[in-house]
Amino acid sequence: RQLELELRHAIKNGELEIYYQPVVNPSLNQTISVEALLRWNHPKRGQVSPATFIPIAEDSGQIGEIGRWVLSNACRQLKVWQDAGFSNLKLAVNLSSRQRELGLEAADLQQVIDQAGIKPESLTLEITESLLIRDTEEALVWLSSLKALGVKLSVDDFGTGYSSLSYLKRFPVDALKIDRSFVSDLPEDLEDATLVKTIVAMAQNLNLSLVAEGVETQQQAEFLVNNSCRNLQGFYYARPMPAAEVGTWLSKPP
Ligand code: G
Ligand code: G
Ligand code: NA
Ligand code: MN
Repeated sequence: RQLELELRHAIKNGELEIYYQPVVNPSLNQTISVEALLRWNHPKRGQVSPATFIPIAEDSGQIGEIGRWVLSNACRQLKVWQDAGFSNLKLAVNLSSRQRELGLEAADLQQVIDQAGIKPESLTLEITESLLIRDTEEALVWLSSLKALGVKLSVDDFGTGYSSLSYLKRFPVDALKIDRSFVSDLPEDLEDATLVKTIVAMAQNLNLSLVAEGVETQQQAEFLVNNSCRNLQGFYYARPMPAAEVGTWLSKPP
């Protein structure tokens, strides 16, 4: 409740900051994209985790305003990097299902993309599996209208929803992000190894791109690359970093 009040001032006081975490293709020595991850630099509490304040922002409805702020700032930042010579760099932004009810419409997203001057296909919206499983009809209409702008849709934390995979048929999804819980015990855990191989085969058959998140060791990275999961994200390569550090990162890839 207190945090909710303080969060109200966070945007206009400039306490919110977007960090970016690279997704790399180690075989090509290339950074494919960066994921925008919000940080709250609280004047008294220090850095507050989004795991704490995003749920508060969702419950209070503040995620509407915060979500728009993240989208427009991250898209403009992407344009800066693209203009600096990294013209193929892409951006992923996490989307909350509450943003639909809070009125984020395709026209708003179009405006964000136009004002940033980026190509819509360089923006990926990361949505959680639970969004695709719950309130499917409204979610389908909403996501289809966003997707029609030319942006990409990615299923975040893929595999944790343990539900029917039929939503992959109904929703216009472009990519899957293998949840880090399937990565953390690779390559020793044979169940996880089998799951990852199965997800890779499914993604190939459904023509979906694939990112593995939470890669923390060279052994995990090798297992994933050897099993045709080529786009990797995790502390082994890079932690989420302030925008100012991304330029340096891009000039000397992994
Ligand atoms: O960066 P970190 O691992 O601390 O993020 C914790 C959680 O907060 C993750 O689930 C992440 O997806 C979520 N998160 C971070 N930034 C944003 C954002 O801008 N919007 C939404 N909806 N969630 C975010
Ligand atoms: O839910 P989502 O996948 O968006 O969560 C992203 C969060 O995961 C970020 O806040 C980031 O700090 C965290 N993260 C990114 N890479 C790693 C990693 O290699 N290991 C762990 N444990 N967390 C990670
Ligand atoms: Na994410
Ligand atoms: Mn995730």
